[in-house]
This record gives sequence, structure tokens and C-alpha cells, in this order.
Amino acid sequence: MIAEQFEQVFGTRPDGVWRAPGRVNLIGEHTDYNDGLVLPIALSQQIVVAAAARPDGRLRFSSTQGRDVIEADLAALEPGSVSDWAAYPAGAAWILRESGYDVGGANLLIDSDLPTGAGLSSSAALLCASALALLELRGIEVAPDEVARLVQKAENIYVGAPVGLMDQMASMCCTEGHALFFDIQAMSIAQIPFDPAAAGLQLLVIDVKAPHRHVDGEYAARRKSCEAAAAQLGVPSLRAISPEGLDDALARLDDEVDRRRVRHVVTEIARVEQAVEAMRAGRLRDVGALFTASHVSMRDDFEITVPELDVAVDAALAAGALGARMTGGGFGGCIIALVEAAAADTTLAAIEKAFADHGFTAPAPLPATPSPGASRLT
Ligand code: GAF
Repeated sequence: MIAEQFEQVFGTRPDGVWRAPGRVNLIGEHTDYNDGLVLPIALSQQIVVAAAARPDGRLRFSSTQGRDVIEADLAALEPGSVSDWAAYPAGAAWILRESGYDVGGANLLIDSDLPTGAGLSSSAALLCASALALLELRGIEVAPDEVARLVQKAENIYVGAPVGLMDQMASMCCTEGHALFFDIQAMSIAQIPFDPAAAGLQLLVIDVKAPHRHVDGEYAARRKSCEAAAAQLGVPSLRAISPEGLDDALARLDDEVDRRRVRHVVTEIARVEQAVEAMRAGRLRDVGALFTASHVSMRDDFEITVPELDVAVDAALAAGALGARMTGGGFGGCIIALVEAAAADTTLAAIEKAFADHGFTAPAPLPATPSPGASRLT
């Protein structure tokens, strides 16, 4: 299907088709840029890129969602030179070339079944799928975690978003049926089996359809706060603060807002450890309470929730969910709720009713199957 669409746009068949998934983070929010721990799963919803090499060093990008073709010269790419959605594939090409990989010109057609603006990491998926396509078109092999690190740089420098490394690692390194336990400081990963159905449970993922609220500036402000606090405490990152040392660290910080940001990060890293311990011991139900504690911390200390997220979490808990939290960067996006499988429908209905009562746009549940990381399709 995408091969035919590619031919309509570019006049030839693609040389190959690549995919990279979106993600849902189970727990560990705003911990990645603090050298902490995260626990995402990759979704089956993904970005698909059909691509063919060009001999002339030109890049041409198009998408199945609009027929425009955006053009750029590979050799002339520099941060900011391509904007809007095409900044992501252009950024991938830019960072690969900057890093010394001999990628060349290419035509790329992008397709997606990942809702944008839902906090499911469609940007990281687009970067990863584009980078894989550009590399493999030239037969260049790069380890998945290295691709993740490269495209994070592209997102930081080319796109200008100061994101951490979780989303790119999830898109590149997750495996089917597992959550990815990623320790950013150690740069180590472990695959943690995650099969709620086998435990009689279901993970609900619900897009709360909240309007975009200054996400980029707020994200950068949170990161700055964490960095300022680490500098004042004389540590390389907040990962250096243990839960036992938290009170002492808080007492040494001047700024009341920074204190709350630090408390979130330190307690959230501890919650990831506890969640992994519970999952490894087959105590999946115990993860529920950690979800809820994570949400409270993001609502009260990190202040990244919005009314739609809070109402969805409260309604899920009131309907008997084992735990619920917002997931992703915040200020909109999705909540996740861990529920007894038999209670999934009533929980969803309770959230829908709460949204109707508040006059919010109806929320949209999404299927969430722990899926494999990026790969070549054909
Ligand atoms: C966004 C960022 F891209 C991630 O790096 C991470 O910080 C996340 O927000 C919050 O945990 O998805």
C-alpha cells in the first residue's frame, strides 16, 4: 500500500520500508534528563517510512497525510533550515551526516497511525524511522541504542527541543511483550516481561484530548529547574540524590519551586525501581499504587498535569482502578490506568461520564500492546 503511494508521489518503487513505534511510559517521568530510570513500552502504533536512494544529494520528504513534497540539500542542512514536521526526517539526515555517516540523498514517504499531540512520542518515532531508512539505504549498520542517541541530538539541536533519551530508546530498543527498564546513567537496559492479561489485568491508555498548553516552554523550564538544583547541590545530576538524602538536599535548596521539582525526581526514580522489583516478582497489582503516587507527585510537585488528566485519573481510581497516572511530558496527552480486566469497560465508562460532566471533549481510549522496537519491514 505505502509502496504504491510512494510510486504515485515519487515515480519509482521504494528501495525499502521501515517502521518505528510510539511509546507509553509505565513510570519514570522527567527522570531521563536527570540521569534517572524509566520504564516505557513500545506501542503497535507506529511511523512507517518508505524510502529510495537518490544519486544527487537531494532530500525529498512527503507524507500520506498531505501531498506536499518538501525538498532540501543534504549538504546544506543546518539547524532550523527545514521546519514543521519535515524538520524530523531532515534532522535525522543532518545528525547522521554531522556524525560522519556516509548517508546520501533520498526520497522519503511517511505514514503514521500514531495520533500526534497525544504524548505518544510520534516525533521520536519519526526521527528513528527516518534515521534507520537513511542508514540502511546505504547499507550502514548502527546499533539501535546509538541510533537513539544520535536522533536525540537531532531533536535537541536541529529541532530545538531539549528532550531526554527515553522516547528514542523506547522506539529503538523495546521488545515485544516487555517494558524497557532503562538506566540512563549506566546506559544499561533490561527487558522486563509485561503481560497484564496473564495476571487478569488490563492497561488502559486514554488520550484525554486536552488542548495544547505551552508544552515546550514548560518542559524546558522543568529541565532548567532540575539543572539549577543539581548545580546548587554540587552534584552532576539529581540521580546523585538518594531517597535517604532527600530531606538533607531539600534543606540546602533556596528556591521553594526547585525543592518540589527535586522531590518529584528523586521519589519518581525510587518508584521506577520499586515497580521493576514488583514486576520481576510477579506482583503486577502492586504497581498500581506506584502509578497513583507518581501522578500525585506530578500534579503537586512537578506541576505538569492539567484538569483533564487529573479528572481522568480520579475517575479511574473512583471506579476501582488499581492505579492511574498521566504518562509522557505532561500538559495534556494520555493517562494510563491499571485495572482488573473485568473492570476495563466500567472504568472507561466512568471516565467518559466524568468528562461529560466537566464539559470536556470526549476522551479516546487506545489499544496498548507491548511491541517491538524499530525495524525494516520490506
Ligand atoms: C517527553 C520527553 F521527550 C522525554 O525525554 C521525557 O523527558 C518525557 O517527556 C517525560 O518523562 O516525552
